[in-house]
Amino acid sequence: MAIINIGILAHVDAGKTSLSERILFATGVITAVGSVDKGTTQTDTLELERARGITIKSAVVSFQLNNLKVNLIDTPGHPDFVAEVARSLGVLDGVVLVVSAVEGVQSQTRRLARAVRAAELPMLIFVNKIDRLGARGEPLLEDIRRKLKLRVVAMNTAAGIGLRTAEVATRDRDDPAWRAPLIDLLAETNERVIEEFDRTGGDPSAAFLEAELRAQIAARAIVPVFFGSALTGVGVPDLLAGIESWLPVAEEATDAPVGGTVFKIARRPSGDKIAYARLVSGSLAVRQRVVLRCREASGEIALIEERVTGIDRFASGTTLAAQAASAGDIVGLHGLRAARIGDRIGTGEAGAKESTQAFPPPALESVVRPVDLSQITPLRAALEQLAEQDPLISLRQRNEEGEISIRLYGDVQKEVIMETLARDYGLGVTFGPSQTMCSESPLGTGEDAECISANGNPFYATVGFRVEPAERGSGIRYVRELGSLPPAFYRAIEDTVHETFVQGLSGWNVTDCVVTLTQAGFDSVLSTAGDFRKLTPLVLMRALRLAGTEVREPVEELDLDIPEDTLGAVRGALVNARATIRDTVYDGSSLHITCEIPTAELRDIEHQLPGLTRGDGEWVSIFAGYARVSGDPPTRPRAGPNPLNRAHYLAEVALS
Ligand SMILES: Nc1nc2c(ncn2[C@@H]2O[C@H](COP(=O)(O)OP(=O)(O)OP(=O)(O)O)[C@@H](O)[C@H]2O)c(=O)[nH]1
Ligand SMILES: [Mg+2]
Repeated sequence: MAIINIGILAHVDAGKTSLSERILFATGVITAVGSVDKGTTQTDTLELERARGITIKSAVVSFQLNNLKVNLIDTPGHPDFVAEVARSLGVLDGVVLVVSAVEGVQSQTRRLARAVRAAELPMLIFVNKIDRLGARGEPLLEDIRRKLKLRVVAMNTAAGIGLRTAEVATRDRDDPAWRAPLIDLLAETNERVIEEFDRTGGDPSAAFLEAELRAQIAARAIVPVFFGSALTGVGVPDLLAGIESWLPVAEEATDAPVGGTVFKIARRPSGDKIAYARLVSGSLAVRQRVVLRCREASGEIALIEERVTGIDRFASGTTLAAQAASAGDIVGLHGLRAARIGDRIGTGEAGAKESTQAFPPPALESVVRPVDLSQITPLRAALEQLAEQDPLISLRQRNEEGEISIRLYGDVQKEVIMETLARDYGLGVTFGPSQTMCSESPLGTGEDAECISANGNPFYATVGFRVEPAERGSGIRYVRELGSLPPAFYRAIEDTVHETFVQGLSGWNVTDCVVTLTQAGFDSVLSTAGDFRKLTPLVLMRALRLAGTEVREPVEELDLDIPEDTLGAVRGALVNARATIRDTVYDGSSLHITCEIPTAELRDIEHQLPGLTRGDGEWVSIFAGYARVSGDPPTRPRAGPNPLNRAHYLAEVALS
């Protein structure tokens, strides 16, 4: 049977979970529609999701449309949980983007539309909540075109919009009022449509138009739009028919070697670990041994072989234990103890696109402390399990007292982690204030070296490094100039370069630089990889100190549309928030401002804007990388011995 994997994406509260629930009802998977407000839906199953009425983790459910099996991933809309969306994007065949007919295109809607485009996925739009007061129809289509820069076709029309009794009517595909604009739209991107139009005397067949529309949807040139309501169920049959007729199904290559990607890790209360994966090629059976390919921090690929002890397939709203699964499907795999999110399974085609940097990493860091200080070890173990399910929280031990810091997107995520630790692990914790995660990059070039048995070098190793600035967003590029060390020593040096640059001169992650290994030597009798591991931080950090660094903070590009007479107030607030205004344009109805603003200031400004613009302002922000912090650079407490204090470092490290 053909399979398609789709994700439901939207701004928080647009109705993704309600729509998923309604779809399960409409396809006969459930006999009663659960409600988000009562905490009875199929996809918000975590206690915390039910208590808060928001989705926190993505969840897979499956249903059937005639001969098509659909795996549907309901994702969270809150920006604090955007990592869940990012991980899902890599395993999807298509996306349903939900836009609330009342709230319209919102900030997260724009970010998600961009991410879907970057992931090169075809998309359908469901305009939800047409039953609610304030819902808009046609004008919203224009907003979607303009704000999301999409070419859209409405597949149905809504009547009685804004009323509980709102209805939809499927567009008649023979109606000239539907055909004519569609032909124009299709012709914009394909000459063939004009040729066919001329050839048929202006009357191309319905079959031709449908084939062309399908091709352009698959090629992401056109997005079909469906109006409806998850609450009353109208429009949902149109959407389902749309999923079936317009989205391309997963390519099946079942006779190839197995290949797949892990996108989610979960643990049963029993501790049993489940790795959720999309199979892209081949097939997999219980008791089969598979190779896991994990990417280490240094970029190296580690291979681990493990045995699959169980396979869960999604079917009709639940999971069923299966003996085997094949390409195209999403499955839960048991027995893969080493599996991590992002790992590739098997030797076959990996399929998932390299994670597109569609969303920035978490911008905040905060220290977690157990209320009962003797609980530091269980807390670390619990956080390690949480990090397995969400690697971006990046645990970090800050000092010898074992204080742990984690990275976060925001306060809601902080509260959710706190509640999870209390509920699932019985651990009371407090969080320190959140600090914005900066990065550090070299300002100039610095070079240093230390030779074997010279100047009090206590290690049997020679290394020299040059550290130079590189272009923004380029990360750390490591270059080997010369030498003939055994490969294990080269690997030790390279790994240690990455480990050392987790903290620069001010304690931040060092990035956007080229590190060149300029010298390397060893003693064939005495040298060990450990000598290289211990010497590298000393030399590398001295080279970095000679280069000097600048501290950069995450920034967003903020675009605002505001009433003309509010410019003074808005500009004042932006300047106070350390924004750099790039452009101000008046288009006859509103003022358009483009500026760059530190991520740390964004939430505060977003709170002020409605007041400053009498509720008439609209804005959207997109992560724009890192920019130099003006004034005194913030510092971050170092973890572990500091290589810049030679005596202290040697005392801590040399003899260990
Ligand atoms: N009137 C009306 N209300 C709706 C509709 N769809 C959802 N809602 C309500 O909108 C609120 C949010 O719905 P959810 O389904 O939780 O939204 P979501 O997009 O899953 O939210 P997150 O997962 O937290 O991002 C709930 O109170 C729903 O009852 C609709 O079609 N009409
Ligand atoms: Mg939800």
